[in-house]
Amino acid sequence: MTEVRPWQVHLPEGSAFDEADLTEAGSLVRAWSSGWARAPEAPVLLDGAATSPDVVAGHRHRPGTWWSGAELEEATRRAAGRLVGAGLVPGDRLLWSTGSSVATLVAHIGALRAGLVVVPANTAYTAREIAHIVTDVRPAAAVVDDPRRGQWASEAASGPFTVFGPELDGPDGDPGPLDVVAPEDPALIGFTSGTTGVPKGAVLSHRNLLASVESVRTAWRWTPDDRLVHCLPVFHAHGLCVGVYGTLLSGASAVLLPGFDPGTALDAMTEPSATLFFGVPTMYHRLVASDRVGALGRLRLCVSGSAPLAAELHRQLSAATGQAVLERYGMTETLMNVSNPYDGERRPGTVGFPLPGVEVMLASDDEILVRGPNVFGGYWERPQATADSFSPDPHGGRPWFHTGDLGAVSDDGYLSILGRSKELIISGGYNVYPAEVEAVLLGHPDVLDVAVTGTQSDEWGEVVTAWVVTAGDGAAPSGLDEFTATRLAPYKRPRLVHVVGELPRNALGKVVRAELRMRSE
Ligand code: MLC
Ligand code: AMP
Repeated sequence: MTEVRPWQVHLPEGSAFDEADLTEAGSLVRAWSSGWARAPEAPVLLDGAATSPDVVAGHRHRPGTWWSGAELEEATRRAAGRLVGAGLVPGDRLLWSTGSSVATLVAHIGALRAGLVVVPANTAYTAREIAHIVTDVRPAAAVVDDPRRGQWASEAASGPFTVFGPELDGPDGDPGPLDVVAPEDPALIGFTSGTTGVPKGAVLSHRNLLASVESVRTAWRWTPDDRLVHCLPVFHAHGLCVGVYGTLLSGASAVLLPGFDPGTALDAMTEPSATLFFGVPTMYHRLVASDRVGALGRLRLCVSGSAPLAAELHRQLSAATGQAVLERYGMTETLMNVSNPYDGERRPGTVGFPLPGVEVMLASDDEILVRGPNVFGGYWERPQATADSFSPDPHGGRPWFHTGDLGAVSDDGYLSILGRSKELIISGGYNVYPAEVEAVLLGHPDVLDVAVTGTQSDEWGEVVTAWVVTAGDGAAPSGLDEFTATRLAPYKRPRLVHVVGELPRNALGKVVRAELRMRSE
């Protein structure tokens, strides 16, 4: 076992660090509301959408202008009142599935302030994928920006269920005491498949969220002077827990763009006040192709994560912009674990050093194990899956979480992600689990057998590839695209389909995916 634990590299010169410092504020919601009270006039969020509502949770706001700390305090308080007024009580789950907007973040923050547990869901999910989440966590209500998603959630719900739009139209209610959550209370349930099996909910506590966000705030020197160009979806850890939560904890500001378009993102980066950009490698791949990519060079910090950033792309970006992109490594269950240093070499092809508070160990098979105050306590109502993903510490310390990623450490301590022991495809920063896609494809009448792998792609990292054995003369399954369209989010649908006579299997009957992957090269 190799332990990797050099936090010092992330700390500003001369500063000391104690793990307890990370969670001193108790919870993010408490830290945010005291920050808004200290700087009520400070601009915090700007809706970059072409149209934005002028009333959010009953709070009137002029579209196209910045939301201040005082306004966010007022609007999130009213949002909490509307949710509580609709009968939701602390601990109730709230399904939250919307595009990026200030309105939806007001609803989200209001829910956290009231002690509700937010369950983010990708807006690309089909009825089947939404139903799985609803059946699993039994939310009491949903916030959605598409009535169809609300309908799917209602249909899957077993009891009374309220559907809200992001503006939380409806009567005001008494929110009761706000920001009184305990650090160990659940705050967020992020759906992911872990190292095996069906999508399950990783339950993150308020303490987990605070510890991780405080750690990156320190390591990346995030200050109130920073302004983030935010183009990531808000329903995953990167855009939500790093982008939004980090902005709020730092007393900084963010321009929320409703999606990623290189031209619009570069326009926003050209604004003199912009200092930060966070993206997935696919976004950097598209940015470097623009003749305006130089705009990245004037930012204080550009961060890449969620998927491997090719060393070659890192070098192209440096050459074109003078900006050494900072690559970091995280996951839903742990939030941020490892990061290249703010001061010092940001080495292409590596993810750097464990973040403050995080301990990293390489197991004998090179699997990356992590532990720290950022690491979740377990999967929602799945004690076996939880037990399987942790190893006890022989010395009685915190258990180690198995990431399913494989790593190596250089002599001077930089961690590289070498691959994955878990079956996972990452396409454009979104995770795709072969087992889920295979189960759907097997439901097609022409498909007798199937295996799903990832094929390398410069733009997407990997693209989803299906190897199918079909009935009869080996013709491609008919209407496969229409079949998957109603069952899988677009990013999970196979882009490449190969018809094969049979699948390569080992002596135990398991498909040898490595052989299929080699055939795609
Ligand atoms: C969109 N499509 C994708 C896709 N995103 N297909 C495969 N993989 C993806 N990631 C589909 C679209 O639905 C469309 O399908 C077609 O591809 C072309 O769409 P596009 O317009 O080119 O895509 P775009 O909308 O620009 O989206 C690309 C993207 C987006 C890179 C901006 O995928 C994105 O925002 N990715 C970020 C994901 C993320 O936040 N991950 C963090 C997870 S948290 P059709 O059928 O209509 O043609 C995590 C922890 C950590 O991992 O460490 O951060
Ligand atoms: P998710 O389950 O969506 O949170 O995805 C987490 C997974 O994304 C990790 O287990 C890694 O496999 C992958 N990942 C995140 N950041 C990086 C990175 N910088 N390099 C390589 N893989 C990464």
